[in-house]
Amino acid sequence: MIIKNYVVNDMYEAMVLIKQELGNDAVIVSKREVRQKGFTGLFKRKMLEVTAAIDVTAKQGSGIVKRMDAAPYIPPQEAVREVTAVQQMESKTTEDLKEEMQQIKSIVQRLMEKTDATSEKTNMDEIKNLMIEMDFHTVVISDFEQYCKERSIKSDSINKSVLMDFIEERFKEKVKAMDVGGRIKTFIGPTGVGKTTTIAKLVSNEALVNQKSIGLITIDTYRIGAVEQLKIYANILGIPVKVVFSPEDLPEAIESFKDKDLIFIDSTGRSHKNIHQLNELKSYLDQCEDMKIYLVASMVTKNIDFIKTIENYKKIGFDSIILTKFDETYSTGNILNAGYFTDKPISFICKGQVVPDDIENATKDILLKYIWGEVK
Ligand SMILES: Nc1nc2c(ncn2[C@@H]2O[C@H](COP(=O)(O)OP(=O)(O)OP(=O)(O)O)[C@@H](O)[C@H]2O)c(=O)[nH]1
Ligand SMILES: [Mg+2]
Repeated sequence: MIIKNYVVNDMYEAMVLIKQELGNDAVIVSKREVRQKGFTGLFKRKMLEVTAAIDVTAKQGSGIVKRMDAAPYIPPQEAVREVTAVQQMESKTTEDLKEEMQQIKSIVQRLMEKTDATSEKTNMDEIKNLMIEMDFHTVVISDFEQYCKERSIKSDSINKSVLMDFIEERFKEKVKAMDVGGRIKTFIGPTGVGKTTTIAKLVSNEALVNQKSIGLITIDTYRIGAVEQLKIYANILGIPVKVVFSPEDLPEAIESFKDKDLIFIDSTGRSHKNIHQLNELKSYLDQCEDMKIYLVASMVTKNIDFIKTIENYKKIGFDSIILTKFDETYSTGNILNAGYFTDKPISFICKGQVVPDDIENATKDILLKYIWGEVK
């Protein structure tokens, strides 16, 4: 009997190695996730440790022994003695061999159980890793630990359903979803998150479906091509566009659209890290008291930057959030992250580049479905 351990990336890799080294008759005795050894292993992803066994006695002369000679066997230390004893048994019947196989299985099983019991891995760790994968902010993860503590849920009984209860409870408390309306709507946010595209989607729906008269203003004279980008959409829809070069000129442009049902204002993308640029943007926003300000943020942004964006844009003020690029991510933690860091509602969800289709009104039901991954 030969037992061999393989530390591999996945089951497929294990199967290839086992077949190559032990042959087709090898059986997989156990598998478990392990971290690579050493300090740096903590920062690497988990590997799979697969233990396979083959009954050599039964296969002597079949070529498998030869292969084993080429790849010497190094069994788990504690198993060696017992395995060797089994190997030394003479004249075995098929029944004997089956029994041996059972013995070996239980030896390896015991070894595995022992290792698992002494390892630091707990269910809480696994669930926290899942939360990290979902891109929850550390504040949300700490809150989950506190939530479990308050309910005296032991670490080893924490599972996905505890996490789902927690998410649902906090989601209901913290996340709001509704449009904030307003006749004058300004769209602000970091570069490239989809401000202009979102305006095009909303304007198309308002003009074509709701038959509203609309005026467009852009204060984005910073980026080459930005004005043309907005004008392309405006021309298709037959909507007038005004370009504003300084904050003082904004009231006049708004006034010129006094006969319009709705006014949409596009702005230059600004990094949350650049306070000077944010203040410059604020000087435009200060020109009009009754505008609704939509912060556009991408779901693809990692949680730390997403929250910093909310925090820094709070300084210049906004009324609502539009989340874009749902189609580009599987990590939906930012929905709940937003609820922890602002009491402003989420108004729209954007899920693609297509104007006007890839946008929908945010509702709590839809947002929760996105968190559970039910919305594709
Ligand atoms: N996949 C995907 N792409 C999007 C979405 N919204 C916008 N985009 C794309 O993102 C890119 C940037 O979009 P813009 O609308 O120009 O972004 P912006 O925020 O106006 O950019 P700046 O004005 O440069 O700050 C374009 O290629 C859009 O088609 C979305 O929901 N999903
Ligand atoms: Mg733009």
